[in-house]
Order: sequence, then C-alpha cells, then structure tokens
Amino acid sequence: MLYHLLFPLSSDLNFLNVFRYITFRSIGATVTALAIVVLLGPWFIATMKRLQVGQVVRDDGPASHLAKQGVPTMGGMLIIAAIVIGTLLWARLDNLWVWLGLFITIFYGGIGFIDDSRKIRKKNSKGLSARGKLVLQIVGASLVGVAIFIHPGFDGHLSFPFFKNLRPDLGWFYVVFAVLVIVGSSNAVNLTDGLDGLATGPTVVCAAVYLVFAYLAGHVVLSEYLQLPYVAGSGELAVFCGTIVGACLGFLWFNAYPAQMFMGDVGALSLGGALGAIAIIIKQEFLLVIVGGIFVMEALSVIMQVGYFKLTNGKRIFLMAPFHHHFEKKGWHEPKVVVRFWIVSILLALFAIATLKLR
Ligand code: 57M
Repeated sequence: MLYHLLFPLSSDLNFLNVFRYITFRSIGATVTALAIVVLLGPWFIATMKRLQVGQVVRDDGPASHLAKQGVPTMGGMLIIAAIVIGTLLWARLDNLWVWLGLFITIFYGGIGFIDDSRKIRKKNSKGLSARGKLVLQIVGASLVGVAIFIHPGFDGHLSFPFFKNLRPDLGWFYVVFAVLVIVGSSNAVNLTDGLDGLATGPTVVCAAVYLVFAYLAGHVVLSEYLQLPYVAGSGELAVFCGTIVGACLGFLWFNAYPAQMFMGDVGALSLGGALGAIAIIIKQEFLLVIVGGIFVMEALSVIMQVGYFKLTNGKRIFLMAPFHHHFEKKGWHEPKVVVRFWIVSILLALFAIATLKLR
C-alpha cells in the first residue's frame, strides 16, 4: 500500500524513490511484523488467559510437558495478523504471487483455527478429523496450484539444486505436485511444533533463505547469472517472506523456553503452507527439502516410527516420535534439544545458499 501511495510522489519528493526498492520494503515489512507481534504479545497473552484459551496437553507424552497445561495457545492468530498487515503495507498489491501467499496463509490458518477451537472448547475433543483436515488442506493447495497453472507465464519445469540442467516438464501434473509440496510442508511444520521455539526458529531461517531466493528469482539479471528459473514479479514475495521472518522472530520473544504462548495449529499449519507455496511459486521446491531439513526429518521420524510400529506389532525405532521427543526421553533438557535443532537448521540454510554456486 505504501508503494502505491508514496512512490508516485517521488517525482516531487525525491527521497520517496526508496519505496521502489524491494530490499527496502522487505526490511520495512520485517520490522513492522516483528513490532506488531512484540507490542501486541502481552495483550494477546492476557486476552487468551482471560478467555481460557489454554493448551490441552496429552498425558502420554514426556512428563515435563504436563506443566505446560493451560499455556495460552493460538498465538498463530497474532502471527497471521502481523503477516497480513505487514504485507498489505509494504508489498505491491498488483502482484498475484503476494495474494497467493496471503491466501494460503489465511486459508490454512482457518483450518488450524477450527481445529484448535474445537480442541479447546470441548475437553477430550481431538479437533478436526485427520481426514477432514487433509481434505481442506488439499482444497486450499489445489486453488493455489490451479492459479499458478492458468497464469499466462506458467512454466511446468522443475528445477533442482546442484543439477541446473535437469529440468523435467510436469505439465498439468504440476498442480498435483504443488498440492503435495504445500500440504506436506504444512503438516511437517505442524509435527515439528512440539517444543518451545522448535518450529519458530527453523521457520525464521527458512523464510529468510526464501527471502533471498525470491528476490533473486524475480531479478532478470541475477536469476540468469545464477541459473535460477526467472519468475516475473516473484521478487515481491521477498516482502512477504520478510513478514514471516519478522512475525516469527517477534513470536519467539514469547515462545522461547519457558514459552508464554504456543502458536497452535492456526500458526503451524499456516506457516508451513506459506513456505510450501513460496517454494512452488519461485520454483525452488527441492530447496525446501534442504533448508527445511528439520521439518523433513521430523516428518520422516513419524513415518518411520508409525510404519515400524505397525510392521512389528508395537516395536519402536525412536523412544517416541516426532523425534524431538526421543531426545527429551533420553534426558536432554528441552532448550538443549531446541537450540541444537536450530544449529542444524542454520547449517542447512548455509548449505542451501551454497547451492547457488554449486552445480
Ligand atoms: C501436533 N502438537 C503438540 C501447540 C502447538 C501421528 C503422530 C505422530 C502425530 C503427532 C501430533 O499430533 N503432532 C502434531 C503436535 C502440542 O502442541 C500444540 O500443537 C500445536 C502445533 N500443532 O502450537 O498448540 C504439544 O507440544 C508441546 N509444545 C511445546 N512448545 C511449543 O512451542 O512444548 C508445543 C509448542 C503441547 C506442548 O506440550 O501440548 C503435541 O506434541 O501434541 N503426535 C505426537 O506428537 C505424539 N506422538 C506419538 O503418539 N508417537 C507415537 C507414534 C507410534 C506415533 C510413538 O512414538 O510412540 C506425541 N505428542 C504428545 N504426547 N503430546 C506423544 C505424546
């Protein structure tokens, strides 16, 4: 909005020219989203406490988690508000990619909202059924996939880190692929969100890396130089990524151990969906496996554990899945598990950035 309001005045007021630059607006968006969450956080926590929107903790998990019963949850609503306000303020609003990012964030946030509120309102309710959740996630992701597919600039070629000349064309199957990436990413972040700051930290790292890649993918010269697929207009997604970085950093202020609030499914599903959609739009889907490696490992640990459990009639690979619980059960203190996972996440991000020069 600021771009549309202020940039046209730059012929008279030269300094307003700065609103032309994606870099400047991305920084503005990051700081705005961070400020919204940090400033409104105490009010939000107090309101959630007053409304008794507290976490219902399962009693079959690590014993230390029982103390988390009643911690205010659904902080994802604050994250989404910061992302939406930050994006509307700082991004160009004539950009389809920005609207798709906002759409998936709000749509998946809505799914999480229904799920969370059911769990909180009715004790012993498991929220939305797994199937119901999945169907809604597929509907939302399909709308994004179809919007990309019918866009005049659609290119169904995949791109891979390291193998820059390998570019198979998926054609219409790209829509199915988009659904797999968005739904998978959303659920993987959701599974990871089980310790204070565990999902928030790697989400900041992922969004920061995608901020850089979105900027490059939307830049004719730089994308060509780095042999990245050029996606016209995708640079604006850097602004959207900035709001995710800012909102999650702000949230971490309260979500760091010992957490004063959790994000709930409303936060985890929407952030994961947004990361998946960004990866699809800028055609860096496989990069998400590297930069979001923590989410991938968490999801794999569940698949392996459940598969092995069924095959062997009750034997386990990990002491408990998702595998952050495994380390807790081994006696690691919660912040130690979280910070070590962050370290791995940062290393993976550096590796992801290195793929720009490795081919
Ligand atoms: C949700 N939710 C947390 C919070 C957060 C298939 C199966 C493996 C699914 C999995 C599952 O349900 N995962 C998704 C994980 C929950 O957090 C809430 O949920 C939101 C995210 N969706 O924002 O609102 C609990 O996580 C802790 N937490 C923190 N700090 C945070 O910042 O400490 C969350 C955020 C909170 C809090 O304790 O209550 C969750 O873990 O429930 N299921 C599981 O994860 C279960 N695993 C399991 O059953 N494993 C089995 C195998 C055979 C499937 C096994 O290994 O034996 C565990 N979850 C829990 N207890 N709570 C098992 C025990």
